[in-house]
Amino acid sequence: MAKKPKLTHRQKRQVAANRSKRLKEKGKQSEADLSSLETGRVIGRFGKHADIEDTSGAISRCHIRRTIESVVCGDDVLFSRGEASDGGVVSGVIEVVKDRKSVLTRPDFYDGVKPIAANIDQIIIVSAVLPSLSLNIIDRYLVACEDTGIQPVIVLNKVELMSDEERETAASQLENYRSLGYQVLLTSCKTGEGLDQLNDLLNDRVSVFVGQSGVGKSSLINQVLPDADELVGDISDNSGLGQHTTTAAKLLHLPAGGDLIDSPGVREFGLWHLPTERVTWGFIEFRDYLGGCKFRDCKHLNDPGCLLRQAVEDGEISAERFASYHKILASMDEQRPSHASPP
Ligand SMILES: Nc1nc2c(ncn2[C@@H]2O[C@H](COP(=O)(O)OP(=O)(O)OP(=O)(O)O)[C@@H](O)[C@H]2O)c(=O)[nH]1
Ligand SMILES: [Mg+2]
Ligand SMILES: [Zn+2]
Repeated sequence: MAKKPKLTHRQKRQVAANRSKRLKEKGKQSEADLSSLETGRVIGRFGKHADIEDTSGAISRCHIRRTIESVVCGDDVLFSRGEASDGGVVSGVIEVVKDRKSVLTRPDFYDGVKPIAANIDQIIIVSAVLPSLSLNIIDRYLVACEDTGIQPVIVLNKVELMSDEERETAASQLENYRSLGYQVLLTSCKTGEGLDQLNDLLNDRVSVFVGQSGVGKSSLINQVLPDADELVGDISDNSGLGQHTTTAAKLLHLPAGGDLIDSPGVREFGLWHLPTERVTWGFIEFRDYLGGCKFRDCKHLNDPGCLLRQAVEDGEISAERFASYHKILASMDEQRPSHASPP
């Protein structure tokens, strides 16, 4: 191979000066580009577009620059206004998504990890007695809340449908969550039960409503914000299952301060993108015992000397939560697509 010719000191200085001049100009240019952009917040997200609210409250539908990885409701962005396109509907381009303070994500079979909402303070985990009360789904969302540090609120909706006996059972199941320190509310959009308390919790915060389709997320939002006019599903057959009425996330403002994000219902909230240890950590009552099992690689099943199992037997940890934990772990391996390697 030919030997590289040696540069003289003068030549080296010249190259360095040229490079620094070029970078400075590039920097100036990108600063100038950024300063011509406007600040906004994503309040709606569908397909290739997002609705951006600017600082004056006006809304523009924008394209998303292809280099941007993801844009979700609650994102703070920089955008440029442009010529209206797509039949006059789209009038800008999102150029930059600012760093997120918090983000709720879920794994997607095809797309890897997908964000659901950004810059949120609170996750309202809605379940209902109809279709059916699933404590496992609540536990899944609680793991996500513990993992992201976002405050959860557990809401059981449609409580007016329960008999006294059913109500007692549900109340005792939920009491365990209260004793762990979680906020729990029983609500009904039909009788108004619990709605004042819900209102109080939503004040001045950014909250995202999550849960299965048909549990009443949009109905609750319409109750606390009558102007919202969110589309509400019809449960026409006897299955009680939702029809996936809300198809895109939307951010709405509370008149007294605070925002609500309505999100489409999901059937199963997957956690297979998380390593097992993070799921274990997400069960807050397990934390006191972690590291204390006889074997370092204890699976907390039938392993001898398992402190967690002992705590369940001693009544320190609820048997339901322990079973729910193992159900989540088992489903993580089943649901993870073969093209995604375990984290
Ligand atoms: N009985 C009763 N029905 C309710 C209550 N809240 C909501 N519903 C009904 O439940 C059905 C589904 O409500 P939605 O608000 O569309 O549910 P959602 O969670 O937004 O569903 P998706 O948008 O599909 O995720 C509708 O028929 C509502 O009228 C309630 O407190 N009691
Ligand atoms: Mg809805
Ligand atoms: Zn163990």
